Amino acid sequence: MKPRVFSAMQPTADSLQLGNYLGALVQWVRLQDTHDAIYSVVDLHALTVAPDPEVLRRRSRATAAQFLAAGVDPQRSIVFLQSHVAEHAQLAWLLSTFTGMGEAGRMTQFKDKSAKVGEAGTNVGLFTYPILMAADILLYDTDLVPVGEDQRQHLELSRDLAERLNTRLGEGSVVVPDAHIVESVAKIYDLQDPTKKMSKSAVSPKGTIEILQDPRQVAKNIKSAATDSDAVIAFDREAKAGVSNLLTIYSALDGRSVEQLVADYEGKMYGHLKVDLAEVVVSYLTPLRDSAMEWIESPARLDSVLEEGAAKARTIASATLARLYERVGLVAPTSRR
Ligand code: AQP
Repeated sequence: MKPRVFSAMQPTADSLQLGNYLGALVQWVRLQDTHDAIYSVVDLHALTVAPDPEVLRRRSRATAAQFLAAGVDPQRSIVFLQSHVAEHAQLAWLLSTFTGMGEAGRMTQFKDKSAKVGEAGTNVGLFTYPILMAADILLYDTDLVPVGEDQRQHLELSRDLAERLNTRLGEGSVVVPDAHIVESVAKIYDLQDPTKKMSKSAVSPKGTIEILQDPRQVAKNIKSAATDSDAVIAFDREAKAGVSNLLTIYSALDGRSVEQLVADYEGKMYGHLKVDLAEVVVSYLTPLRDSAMEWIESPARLDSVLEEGAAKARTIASATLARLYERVGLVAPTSRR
């Protein structure tokens, strides 16, 4: 039996951004070789930001299309929409009864996201989001969760909850998951404000590199990326956040190490680095974009992949939920006894 990996993305934009791709998707594709992989478009999570219904439907399919275009292979991995497997919401309720108010309140992403949408836009779902995320992971007896650095805290909560279930309900209730964070590309930053992470639903689209964006716009965004005034190409996350981010992206796509890039660009101007990087990014993203568009334009084919994935996911999820329902003391329906 191979170890199991689970990961997911929210359909909160029409296009994923380069941070989603480098921080997560690239690892997802690699892990298919060594792991039993389950990848989900977590559409229930996306409801926390009150999307327009038609927009949410379009984005859910587009997100799945980008998984497939990036190399997630439905012959080897389970790919599905979260809302197609009812056990996610059911386990989230159970887990919420194991989560302290204080520990839920410490999640920094809630603070960031609620500040973004303001008090009127902040719903309880945004607050309990990490509990639903823990349910997503624990349902599948997950060993490993590949995520970007921004999700580390949420994953810690999943681990704490898993350990608590095993203590209170007995060993073997759930598997305690580990995070898989690739440090070199753990966080890609916004091009305009390199102190903030790149986000697919960013307020300023100029700071984002979108997978499905027109290549001319991608090049424009890179060329107008914020840098600093001392004009030396060097890696220093604190003092030279903008240039360091460009070097991280360059290295991840081109294969040269950051040190090698710094040596190769010695004595050159920021403009040179940006022009070359724009070319690297555009040529990297073009086939990805073309393949995603093919899936987006074949919704019946895409839906059938997602339905097959959901059927397989349901088999695993229903067994976990039944085990936990039994251990917490719920009476099983006669059909399941
Ligand atoms: N900037 C980033 N650098 C590295 N990894 C990143 N991830 C996200 N941004 C970066 C990783 O991508 C996956 C996407 O997870 P998500 O869709 O659940 O939401 P998120 O982390 O909140 O991503 P976004 O792009 O910032 O979405 P919005 O704008 O909707 O909030 C995760 O594995 C994450 O670590």
